[in-house]
Amino acid sequence: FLKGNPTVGIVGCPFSGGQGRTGVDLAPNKLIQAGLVEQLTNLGWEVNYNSQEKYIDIPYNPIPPSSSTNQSAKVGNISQDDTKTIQRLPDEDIGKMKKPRLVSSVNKLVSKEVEDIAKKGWLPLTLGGDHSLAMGTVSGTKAKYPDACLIWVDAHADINTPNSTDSGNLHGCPVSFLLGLEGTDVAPFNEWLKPCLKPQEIVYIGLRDVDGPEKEILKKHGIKAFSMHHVDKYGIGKVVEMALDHVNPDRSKPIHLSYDVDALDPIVAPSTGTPVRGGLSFREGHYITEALAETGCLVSVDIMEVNPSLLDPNSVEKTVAAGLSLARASLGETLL
Ligand code: 6HN
Ligand code: MN
Ligand code: MN
Ligand code: MN
Repeated sequence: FLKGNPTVGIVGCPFSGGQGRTGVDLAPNKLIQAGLVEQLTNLGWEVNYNSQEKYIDIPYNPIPPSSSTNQSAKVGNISQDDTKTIQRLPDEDIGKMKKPRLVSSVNKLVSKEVEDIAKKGWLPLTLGGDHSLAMGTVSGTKAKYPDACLIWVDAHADINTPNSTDSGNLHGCPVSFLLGLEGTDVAPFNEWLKPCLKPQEIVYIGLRDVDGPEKEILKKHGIKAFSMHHVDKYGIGKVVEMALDHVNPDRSKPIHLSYDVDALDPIVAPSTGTPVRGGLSFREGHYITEALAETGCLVSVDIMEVNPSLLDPNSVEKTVAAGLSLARASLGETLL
């Protein structure tokens, strides 16, 4: 599906507004500093990234209307005015949703960026930031590849609606918006985000902490999910095969991979905002990316929820290293 020399466009999204813990916004720079660009270049990819020029650095802290001068550091193609507009927005809860205007406006920019990169024939590699960013990444991928399927690797289903969410954190809700479930046709999201995904186009791997209402939603819409129970029962090889058989039976459709590092066991990726015991082993987690790379159908990849501010330096190093190796494996690093 990609055009020309294999080229990746790294979309760094230092964004934490979809949940309550700061620090997840530090991940893109941390991953870049840890050598992501060199590593992908060594795999034979041409890499465009957001150091100063090509990268979007998204503001994540709304500041009060009165103090809007000179506070917006911006990089890439979001203008100074855009960032100020975002930052000036008063961002009270809407219903249960926290920071809805910020999450919406940032995702609108991410969506456009991912769409532009995909339309060049490049592979967008989005570095979160929190998983609310998948509203932008998946809608951007879908704008270029309307028949793309979505493989969501996560401990969580992230399919709460604005009505069903308990926490109000929008990183628990992106899938419901992409599907256009009841309650998601709300401002400000409905000003730009149209339902772009069908229930049969998504499959989950790694689930083990799904809220009650989310289970109802999965059942109601017949959404395929492989939990850790299934990984134990069938083994990861069979699970990935069954997942692909469901969303991509002929291995002919483009694939968007949205990878939340909390799918990995906390022993492997401890520095993440919502860790859950009993996750994917290092190899299981990487097998998924290797198998997807092997299909030749991967067109867009998200690496989400690395939080370099949590726990001790050793935990951070492990988690960043896992993020890097997942990215490399997704982009075709071969073991032998
Ligand atoms: N993530 N289901 C919980 C909630 O707040 O809605 C947790 C969501 C976690 C989201 O890990 O991307
Ligand atoms: Mn997630
Ligand atoms: Mn998660
Ligand atoms: Mn939970």
